[in-house]
Amino acid sequence: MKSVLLTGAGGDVGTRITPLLKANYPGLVLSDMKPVADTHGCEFRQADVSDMAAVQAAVKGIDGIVHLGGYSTEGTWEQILNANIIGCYNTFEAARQAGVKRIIFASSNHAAGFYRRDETIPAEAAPLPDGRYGVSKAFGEALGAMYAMKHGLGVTALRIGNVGEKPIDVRRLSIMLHPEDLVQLIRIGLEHPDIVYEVFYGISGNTRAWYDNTRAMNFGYKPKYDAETQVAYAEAEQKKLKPDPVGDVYQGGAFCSMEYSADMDAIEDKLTRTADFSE
Ligand code: 15L
Repeated sequence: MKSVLLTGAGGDVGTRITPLLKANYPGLVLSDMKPVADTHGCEFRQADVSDMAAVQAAVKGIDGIVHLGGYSTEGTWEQILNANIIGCYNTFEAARQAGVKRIIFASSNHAAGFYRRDETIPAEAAPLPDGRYGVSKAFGEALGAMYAMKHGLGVTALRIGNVGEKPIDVRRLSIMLHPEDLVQLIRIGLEHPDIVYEVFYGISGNTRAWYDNTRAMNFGYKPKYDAETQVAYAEAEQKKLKPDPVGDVYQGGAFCSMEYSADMDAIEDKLTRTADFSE
Protein backbone atom coordinates (compact mmCIF):
# COMPACT_ATOMS: atom_id res chain seq x y z
CA MET A 1 0.00 0.00 0.00
CA LYS A 2 1.96 2.98 -1.22
CA SER A 3 -0.75 5.54 -1.18
CA VAL A 4 -3.53 5.54 1.45
CA LEU A 5 -6.30 8.14 1.58
CA LEU A 6 -7.94 9.00 4.91
CA THR A 7 -11.34 10.68 4.46
CA GLY A 8 -12.85 12.60 7.36
CA ALA A 9 -9.28 13.29 8.47
CA GLY A 10 -10.25 16.41 10.42
CA GLY A 11 -12.78 14.62 12.66
CA ASP A 12 -12.13 13.33 16.15
CA VAL A 13 -11.16 9.80 15.03
CA GLY A 14 -9.24 11.03 11.97
CA THR A 15 -7.20 13.43 14.09
CA ARG A 16 -6.31 10.68 16.56
CA ILE A 17 -5.16 8.15 13.99
CA THR A 18 -3.41 10.38 11.42
CA PRO A 19 0.04 10.22 13.11
CA LEU A 20 -0.30 6.47 13.71
CA LEU A 21 -1.29 5.81 10.09
CA LYS A 22 1.43 8.11 8.78
CA ALA A 23 4.03 6.03 10.68
CA ASN A 24 2.87 2.94 8.75
CA TYR A 25 2.01 4.58 5.43
CA PRO A 26 4.43 7.42 4.59
CA GLY A 27 2.36 8.14 1.45
CA LEU A 28 -0.74 8.94 3.55
CA VAL A 29 -3.04 11.52 1.93
CA LEU A 30 -5.64 13.37 4.02
CA SER A 31 -9.05 14.52 2.88
CA ASP A 32 -11.92 16.40 4.50
CA MET A 33 -14.51 18.99 3.51
CA LYS A 34 -12.56 21.67 5.40
CA PRO A 35 -8.80 22.09 5.78
CA VAL A 36 -7.41 20.08 8.71
CA ALA A 37 -5.50 21.87 11.45
CA ASP A 38 -2.43 19.58 11.49
CA THR A 39 -1.59 17.57 8.37
CA HIS A 40 1.48 15.92 9.96
CA GLY A 41 3.25 16.66 6.69
CA CYS A 42 0.72 14.72 4.59
CA GLU A 43 -0.69 15.88 1.27
CA PHE A 44 -4.23 17.29 1.78
CA ARG A 45 -7.03 17.01 -0.78
CA GLN A 46 -10.16 18.98 0.09
CA ALA A 47 -13.39 17.19 -0.86
CA ASP A 48 -17.00 17.11 0.25
CA VAL A 49 -18.00 13.45 -0.10
CA SER A 50 -21.42 14.42 -1.47
CA ASP A 51 -19.63 16.02 -4.49
CA MET A 52 -18.71 13.19 -6.91
CA ALA A 53 -16.22 15.26 -8.95
CA ALA A 54 -14.37 16.27 -5.79
CA VAL A 55 -14.23 12.66 -4.59
CA GLN A 56 -12.95 11.51 -8.00
CA ALA A 57 -10.13 14.03 -7.75
CA ALA A 58 -9.34 12.98 -4.16
CA VAL A 59 -8.97 9.26 -4.98
CA LYS A 60 -6.65 9.72 -7.97
CA GLY A 61 -3.56 7.49 -7.69
CA ILE A 62 -4.72 6.00 -4.38
CA ASP A 63 -4.23 2.29 -3.50
CA GLY A 64 -6.29 2.07 -0.31
CA ILE A 65 -8.96 4.22 1.36
CA VAL A 66 -9.86 4.54 5.03
CA HIS A 67 -13.33 6.03 4.76
CA LEU A 68 -14.23 7.90 7.93
CA GLY A 69 -15.82 10.82 6.06
CA GLY A 70 -19.48 11.53 6.67
CA TYR A 71 -21.89 12.49 9.42
CA SER A 72 -20.70 10.78 12.60
CA THR A 73 -23.80 10.82 14.77
CA GLU A 74 -27.60 10.86 14.48
CA GLY A 75 -28.78 13.61 12.15
CA THR A 76 -31.67 14.78 10.04
CA TRP A 77 -32.57 12.70 6.98
CA GLU A 78 -31.04 15.35 4.74
CA GLN A 79 -27.74 15.36 6.62
CA ILE A 80 -27.53 11.57 6.63
CA LEU A 81 -28.62 11.28 3.00
CA ASN A 82 -25.98 13.68 1.68
CA ALA A 83 -23.01 12.77 3.84
CA ASN A 84 -23.53 9.05 4.50
CA ILE A 85 -25.68 7.64 1.70
CA ILE A 86 -24.62 9.73 -1.31
CA GLY A 87 -21.16 10.34 0.20
CA CYS A 88 -20.57 6.65 0.75
CA TYR A 89 -21.76 5.72 -2.74
CA ASN A 90 -19.51 8.40 -4.27
CA THR A 91 -16.51 7.08 -2.36
CA PHE A 92 -16.98 3.43 -3.38
CA GLU A 93 -17.85 4.27 -6.97
CA ALA A 94 -14.96 6.72 -7.41
CA ALA A 95 -12.67 4.08 -5.87
CA ARG A 96 -13.84 1.50 -8.39
CA GLN A 97 -13.29 3.91 -11.28
CA ALA A 98 -9.78 4.75 -10.04
CA GLY A 99 -8.73 1.12 -9.50
CA VAL A 100 -8.37 1.43 -5.72
CA LYS A 101 -7.57 -2.00 -4.24
CA ARG A 102 -8.81 -1.81 -0.63
CA ILE A 103 -11.41 0.15 1.34
CA ILE A 104 -11.87 0.27 5.09
CA PHE A 105 -15.40 1.49 5.75
CA ALA A 106 -16.05 3.05 9.15
CA SER A 107 -19.32 1.38 10.03
CA SER A 108 -20.58 1.69 13.57
CA ASN A 109 -21.97 -0.28 16.49
CA HIS A 110 -25.16 1.67 15.69
CA ALA A 111 -25.68 -0.45 12.55
CA ALA A 112 -26.64 -3.14 15.09
CA GLY A 113 -27.57 -0.98 18.08
CA PHE A 114 -30.90 -2.67 18.89
CA TYR A 115 -29.33 -5.93 20.07
CA ARG A 116 -29.70 -6.18 23.83
CA ARG A 117 -26.79 -5.85 26.19
CA ASP A 118 -27.28 -9.45 27.37
CA GLU A 119 -26.58 -10.73 23.84
CA THR A 120 -23.20 -11.48 22.27
CA ILE A 121 -23.37 -10.91 18.56
CA PRO A 122 -21.02 -12.21 15.84
CA ALA A 123 -19.89 -10.44 12.67
CA GLU A 124 -22.66 -12.29 10.82
CA ALA A 125 -25.38 -10.65 12.96
CA ALA A 126 -27.85 -8.94 10.64
CA PRO A 127 -28.03 -5.16 10.94
CA LEU A 128 -30.46 -3.91 13.57
CA PRO A 129 -29.90 -0.15 13.27
CA ASP A 130 -30.89 2.24 16.04
CA GLY A 131 -31.54 5.35 13.92
CA ARG A 132 -31.04 7.00 10.54
CA TYR A 133 -27.30 7.12 11.23
CA GLY A 134 -27.24 3.37 11.95
CA VAL A 135 -29.25 2.70 8.78
CA SER A 136 -26.67 4.64 6.76
CA LYS A 137 -23.91 2.47 8.26
CA ALA A 138 -25.82 -0.70 7.34
CA PHE A 139 -26.17 0.77 3.83
CA GLY A 140 -22.41 1.32 3.68
CA GLU A 141 -21.79 -2.28 4.72
CA ALA A 142 -24.13 -3.54 2.00
CA LEU A 143 -22.49 -1.27 -0.56
CA GLY A 144 -19.07 -2.56 0.50
CA ALA A 145 -20.20 -6.16 0.12
CA MET A 146 -21.49 -5.42 -3.37
CA TYR A 147 -18.29 -3.66 -4.51
CA ALA A 148 -16.25 -6.55 -3.10
CA MET A 149 -18.23 -9.30 -4.81
CA LYS A 150 -19.03 -7.54 -8.07
CA HIS A 151 -15.90 -5.46 -8.64
CA GLY A 152 -13.19 -7.20 -6.61
CA LEU A 153 -12.42 -4.35 -4.23
CA GLY A 154 -11.15 -5.74 -0.91
CA VAL A 155 -13.52 -4.28 1.67
CA THR A 156 -13.49 -4.32 5.45
CA ALA A 157 -16.38 -2.79 7.39
CA LEU A 158 -15.47 -1.94 10.96
CA ARG A 159 -18.45 -1.76 13.30
CA ILE A 160 -16.68 0.78 15.47
CA GLY A 161 -17.59 1.18 19.12
CA ASN A 162 -16.24 4.31 20.77
CA VAL A 163 -12.75 5.48 19.83
CA GLY A 164 -10.66 6.80 22.69
CA GLU A 165 -8.20 6.00 25.42
CA LYS A 166 -10.84 5.85 28.18
CA PRO A 167 -14.26 4.23 28.62
CA ILE A 168 -16.33 7.38 29.16
CA ASP A 169 -19.23 5.51 30.83
CA VAL A 170 -20.23 1.91 31.66
CA ARG A 171 -21.52 1.26 28.12
CA ARG A 172 -18.10 2.15 26.73
CA LEU A 173 -16.49 -0.57 28.92
CA SER A 174 -17.96 -2.93 26.32
CA ILE A 175 -17.26 -0.91 23.18
CA MET A 176 -14.14 1.22 23.75
CA LEU A 177 -11.64 1.11 20.89
CA HIS A 178 -8.17 2.40 21.61
CA PRO A 179 -6.75 4.29 18.57
CA GLU A 180 -3.77 1.92 18.39
CA ASP A 181 -6.11 -1.08 18.18
CA LEU A 182 -8.10 0.72 15.48
CA VAL A 183 -4.94 1.16 13.42
CA GLN A 184 -4.18 -2.55 13.85
CA LEU A 185 -7.64 -3.38 12.39
CA ILE A 186 -7.14 -0.90 9.55
CA ARG A 187 -3.78 -2.45 8.69
CA ILE A 188 -5.35 -5.92 8.51
CA GLY A 189 -8.02 -4.55 6.16
CA LEU A 190 -5.48 -2.82 3.95
CA GLU A 191 -2.81 -5.50 3.88
CA HIS A 192 -4.09 -9.00 4.64
CA PRO A 193 -3.97 -10.98 1.39
CA ASP A 194 -7.21 -12.90 2.07
CA ILE A 195 -9.62 -10.00 2.52
CA VAL A 196 -12.64 -10.15 0.21
CA TYR A 197 -15.42 -8.65 2.32
CA GLU A 198 -15.23 -8.71 6.11
CA VAL A 199 -17.12 -7.22 9.02
CA PHE A 200 -14.98 -6.75 12.13
CA TYR A 201 -16.05 -5.20 15.42
CA GLY A 202 -14.04 -2.08 16.10
CA ILE A 203 -13.44 -2.70 19.79
CA SER A 204 -10.37 -3.28 21.94
CA GLY A 205 -9.98 -6.57 23.80
CA ASN A 206 -12.67 -5.54 26.28
CA THR A 207 -13.58 -8.03 29.01
CA ARG A 208 -17.23 -6.90 28.76
CA ALA A 209 -17.47 -6.98 24.95
CA TRP A 210 -20.93 -7.61 23.50
CA TYR A 211 -19.36 -8.79 20.28
CA ASP A 212 -17.81 -12.04 19.22
CA ASN A 213 -14.83 -10.76 17.23
CA THR A 214 -13.56 -14.18 16.15
CA ARG A 215 -13.36 -13.19 12.50
CA ALA A 216 -11.03 -10.29 13.29
CA MET A 217 -8.93 -12.54 15.55
CA ASN A 218 -8.72 -15.14 12.76
CA PHE A 219 -7.19 -12.45 10.56
CA GLY A 220 -4.56 -11.80 13.23
CA TYR A 221 -6.13 -9.04 15.34
CA LYS A 222 -4.46 -8.92 18.77
CA PRO A 223 -5.89 -5.94 20.65
CA LYS A 224 -3.46 -4.39 23.12
CA TYR A 225 -6.02 -2.66 25.32
CA ASP A 226 -8.99 -3.64 27.55
CA ALA A 227 -11.33 -0.93 28.88
CA GLU A 228 -11.74 -2.98 32.07
CA THR A 229 -8.44 -1.61 33.39
CA GLN A 230 -10.28 1.72 33.81
CA VAL A 231 -13.51 0.45 35.35
CA ALA A 232 -13.41 2.91 38.28
CA TYR A 233 -13.23 5.84 35.87
CA ALA A 234 -16.15 4.52 33.77
CA GLU A 235 -18.32 3.94 36.84
CA ALA A 236 -17.61 7.41 38.22
CA GLU A 237 -18.57 8.97 34.86
CA GLN A 238 -21.71 6.80 34.68
CA LYS A 239 -22.90 8.21 38.03
CA LYS A 240 -23.15 11.64 36.37
CA LEU A 241 -25.72 10.30 33.86
CA LYS A 242 -29.48 9.86 34.30
CA PRO A 243 -30.96 6.33 33.92
CA ASP A 244 -32.22 5.67 30.39
CA PRO A 245 -34.96 2.96 30.45
CA VAL A 246 -34.56 2.16 26.74
CA GLY A 247 -30.91 3.02 26.12
CA ASP A 248 -29.72 1.03 29.15
CA VAL A 249 -31.27 -2.16 27.70
CA TYR A 250 -29.75 -1.97 24.22
CA GLN A 251 -26.17 -1.93 22.98
CA GLY A 252 -26.66 1.35 21.08
CA GLY A 253 -27.47 3.23 24.31
CA ALA A 254 -28.81 6.76 23.91
CA PHE A 255 -29.03 6.37 20.11
CA CYS A 256 -31.81 3.82 20.80
CA SER A 257 -33.84 6.05 23.11
CA MET A 258 -33.61 9.08 20.81
CA GLU A 259 -37.06 9.62 19.18
CA TYR A 260 -38.21 6.24 20.61
CA SER A 261 -41.96 5.65 20.34
CA ALA A 262 -42.43 1.85 20.54
CA ASP A 263 -43.67 -0.31 23.42
CA MET A 264 -40.37 -1.92 24.40
CA ASP A 265 -41.87 -4.61 26.65
CA ALA A 266 -44.32 -5.74 23.95
CA ILE A 267 -41.48 -5.96 21.41
CA GLU A 268 -39.07 -7.81 23.70
CA ASP A 269 -41.79 -10.36 24.62
CA LYS A 270 -42.02 -11.37 20.96
CA LEU A 271 -38.31 -11.61 20.16
CA THR A 272 -36.23 -14.78 20.40
CA ARG A 273 -32.89 -13.41 19.25
CA THR A 274 -30.76 -14.74 22.11
CA ALA A 275 -31.94 -18.31 21.46
CA ASP A 276 -31.07 -17.94 17.78
CA PHE A 277 -27.49 -16.85 18.46
CA SER A 278 -26.73 -19.49 21.08
CA GLU A 279 -27.55 -22.40 18.76
C1 15L B 1 -20.61 6.33 16.88
O1 15L B 1 -20.84 5.70 15.86
C2 15L B 1 -20.30 7.76 16.86
O2 15L B 1 -19.62 8.16 15.69
C3 15L B 1 -19.52 8.21 18.08
O3 15L B 1 -19.56 9.60 18.14
C4 15L B 1 -20.05 7.61 19.37
O4 15L B 1 -21.31 8.13 19.65
C5 15L B 1 -20.10 6.11 19.24
O5 15L B 1 -20.80 5.70 18.08
C6 15L B 1 -20.71 5.41 20.45
O6 15L B 1 -21.65 4.63 20.30
O7 15L B 1 -20.20 5.61 21.54
